[in-house]
Amino acid sequence: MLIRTGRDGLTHPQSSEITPLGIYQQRRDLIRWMAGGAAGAGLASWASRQALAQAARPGKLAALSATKSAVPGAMTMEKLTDYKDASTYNNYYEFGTDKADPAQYAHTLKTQPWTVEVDGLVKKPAKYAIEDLVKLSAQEERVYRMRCVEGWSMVIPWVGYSMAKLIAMVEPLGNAKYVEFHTLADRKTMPGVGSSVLDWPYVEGLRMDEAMHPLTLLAFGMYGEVLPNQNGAPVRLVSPWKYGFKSAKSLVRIRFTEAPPRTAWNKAAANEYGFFSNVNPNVDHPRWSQATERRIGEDGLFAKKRKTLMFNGYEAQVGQLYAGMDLKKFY
Ligand SMILES: Nc1nc2c(c(=O)[nH]1)N[C@H]1C(S)=C(S)[C@@H](COP(=O)(O)O)O[C@H]1N2
Ligand SMILES: [Mo]
Repeated sequence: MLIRTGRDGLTHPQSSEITPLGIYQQRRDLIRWMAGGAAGAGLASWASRQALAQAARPGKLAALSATKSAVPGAMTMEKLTDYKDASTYNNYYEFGTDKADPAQYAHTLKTQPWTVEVDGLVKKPAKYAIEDLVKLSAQEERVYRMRCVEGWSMVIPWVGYSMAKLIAMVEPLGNAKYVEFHTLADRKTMPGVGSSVLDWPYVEGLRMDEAMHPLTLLAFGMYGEVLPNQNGAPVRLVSPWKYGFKSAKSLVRIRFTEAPPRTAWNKAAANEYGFFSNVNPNVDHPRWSQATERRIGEDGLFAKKRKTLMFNGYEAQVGQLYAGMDLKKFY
C-alpha cells in the first residue's frame, strides 16, 4: 500500500511512478536469465532469485521465454501494472461487458487446437497451427503503455514478435492496403456472443503501414508466461499507440484487403470509434474528454489523473505515419 504523508499536491507519493533503474534492470536480467537457462544466472543467491522470479513472473501459466526487444520505443520504463490487475480488469465482450467477467468466464475458451488463417491479397496464403506461429520468429519482451478509450491505462510486459515478420512470410500483393483481424466468435464457449452489443465476430483493422510498423505486436504472452484466456489467448494483436479496442484478442484470421475493414466498434458507433483511433488527448470522445487517464493500480483518494500523451507516448516512433493527416477528421 502506498503511504502518503501529506495532502495531495504538497507531498509526492512514496512510490515513484518510474521504477528505479536498478530494480528494473534486475527484472530484465531475470527474464533474460529465464530465457537463457540457469547457467547464465551466476551470482544471485537462490533466495534473491526466487524473490525476483515472483516479481517478474506470476508463475501460473506456462513460461514463454523472450529476449528484451531492441525495437525503438518498445521498452517503456514505467512501473509495471500488477499481474493481478492486468488479468482481472479486462474488456473482452465475448465473455461479458463487466470488467470482471472475462477473468470469471474465459476459462471455457478452448485454445487448443488453434489455427490462424492468413489470406486475402497475399501471394502465399497460409494456415498456421498456433504451435508453428509461436515459433515463426524469436519471442521478444516489450513493455507497452496501454490506453483504453474509456480513460484508464496499464503498463504491460508483452511477449511476442512484430506483426511485420508474419506479413513478410505471406508476401502481400501490391493492392493490399489494409489488414483485417478476425477474432473467435463461438457461441458455445463465449456467453457474450449471444448478445447484440456488437456484430460478431469482433473485427479490427490497420492500414498496411501501421501493421508493418515494428511496434505492432503479435502477442502470445505477458509477464513471461503465455496469455491468460481473458487477455486474448492464444494470440492477439497489440497496437500500443491506439486505443485498446484496436488490439483484437484471440485471433483466428488475418486478411489483407484493398478496402478499409469494417470494424466491430465502428459498425456499432461510427461517430464514437473511428478507424484510426490513435490515442489523442486533443480529440475528445463525443461523450467524454480524452485529455487525462487513470492508471490502474493507482486508484485511491489522492491518485492523480495522468495527462494522456499524443499517440500514447509513441509519437517519436509513429508520428510520421500520419504526417499531413487531419487527426480530428481521421479519428
Ligand atoms: N476479441 C476482443 N478483443 C478485444 C476486446 C473485446 O471485447 N473482444 N476488447 C478490447 C478492448 S476495449 C481493450 S481495452 C483491450 C483490453 O485488453 P486487456 O484486457 O488485455 O487489457 O482488448 C481489446 N480487444
Ligand atoms: Mo478499451
